[in-house]
Amino acid sequence: ELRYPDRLNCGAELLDRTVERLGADRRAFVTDDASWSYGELRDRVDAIAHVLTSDLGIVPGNRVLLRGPTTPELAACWLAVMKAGAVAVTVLAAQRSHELRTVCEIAEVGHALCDAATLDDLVKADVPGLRVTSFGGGSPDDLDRLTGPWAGRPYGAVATAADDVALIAFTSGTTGRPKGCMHFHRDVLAVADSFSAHVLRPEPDDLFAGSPPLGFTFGLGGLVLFPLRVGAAALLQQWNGPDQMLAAVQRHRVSVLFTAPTAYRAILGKLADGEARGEPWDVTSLRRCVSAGEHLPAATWEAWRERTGLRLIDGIGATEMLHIFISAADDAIRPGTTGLPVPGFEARVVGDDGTTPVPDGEPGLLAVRGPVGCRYLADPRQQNYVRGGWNLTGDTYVREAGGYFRYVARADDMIISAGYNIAGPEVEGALLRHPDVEEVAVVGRADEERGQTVVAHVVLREGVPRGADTVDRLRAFTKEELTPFKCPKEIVFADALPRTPTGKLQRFRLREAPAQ
Ligand code: 3SK
Repeated sequence: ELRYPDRLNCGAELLDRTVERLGADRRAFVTDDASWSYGELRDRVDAIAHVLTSDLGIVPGNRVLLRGPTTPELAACWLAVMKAGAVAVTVLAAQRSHELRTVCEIAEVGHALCDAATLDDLVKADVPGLRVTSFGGGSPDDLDRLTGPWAGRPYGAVATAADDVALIAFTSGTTGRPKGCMHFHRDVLAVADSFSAHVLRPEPDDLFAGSPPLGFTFGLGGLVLFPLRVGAAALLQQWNGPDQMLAAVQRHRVSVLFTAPTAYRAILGKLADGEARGEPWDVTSLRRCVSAGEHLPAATWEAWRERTGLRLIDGIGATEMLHIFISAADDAIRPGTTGLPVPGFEARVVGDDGTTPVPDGEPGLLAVRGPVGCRYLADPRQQNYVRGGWNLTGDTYVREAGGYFRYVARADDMIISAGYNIAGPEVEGALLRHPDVEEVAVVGRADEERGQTVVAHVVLREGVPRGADTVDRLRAFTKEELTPFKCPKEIVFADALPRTPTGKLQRFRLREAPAQ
């Protein structure tokens, strides 16, 4: 069990304690053209914290919106908000004005620290009473002007309680009004001391990198919490596709990579291209690769292993749970399963009532509990997510003998056709094994006779024609791979699949797409 003192400030723990333990000279953040040591980061964080407290009049508990692309300055603002005892309300740079206004209303945000590159939408949101301080807009920007007089003045972190709210992370899932998930100071450390400490096991010399932005808790953990907790470094930059990702890994010698299955597939494509051109990418610096955000098909795991020699660390996390709660590494990995409950967490599979456990081997709803959990801010949907102390994540899982958890589908993504339950991800996994398929999403379409039919939306690899021959080939392939009732009745070709700004598939948009 994780135990923390009653008074705990996660910003001070992550930064000041790490400097005390390992010194100020280690590198903390890296970009393409700069490197910040832990000492430089602490000085910047302290100056911003002074500004928050003394110039902006922010008091503990005030909510501060943080918005911008992934940069060391945004991470410094996040740490300063923590040290000042305020509450970070994190949003994605991709979120637009009406969403920002809703988030600010729900979280009663009074201040914003916003990168100049993403200021327009915030200004357009026209949030009543919001005071905006911009940074990153050339020198000196608003924040530079304010921090100037505070340079070199240490800031003593506010003595927050371990269960004071530290951050409110918003999720809209794949649709719906955003929900603010509140997490305490102790939660922030708990995810580093559970998943990262026990599964990832980073070293101080690691360099972390990844595509998820800091406004998504997957990215906050992988790029700030986990490296800082052990005195390691993170490459902080806006991610822009697999070529750029590979170039960054090669140039900076990234050792720990965080991204989603789609990106691993795209990287695999680029690795193959590089080899075919006789210019192979050098990814030998990688030692840990984490996949989360979506289900990882076994085919992607195998292909990554074959090409890089590395075993992908799959994990399931949720904004409600802050980070990953089921996963496995090294020899504990059982490909095709997500893994075991992360030490500190318990997991079980329950029936539709949300409480009665179902036997091993049978599908049901995933229920988890542990050092962190769901606390929606003023939202009645709380009672759907937490039942009897267990968090219902909305995923259908099977617990196998040996305690491994195998993903089936999002609970609302099960397709019921002629009385059969069909898990879209299983059909997707089969299609992904076909060399013509780049990406695929399988959904149910309403059908008078069968209730629903199985429809596969397929993004083909470059150069594969979209004709009837390809449809026949793919359908024949799925018939070889799957029980016939699971095979797609219809195959629709697409240029890309609809995704949320955090990269999650928006199946509801495909379900709503008219028949072709
Ligand atoms: O939402 C997710 O999928 C997720 C995955 C890993 C860590 C954190 C989150 C929110």
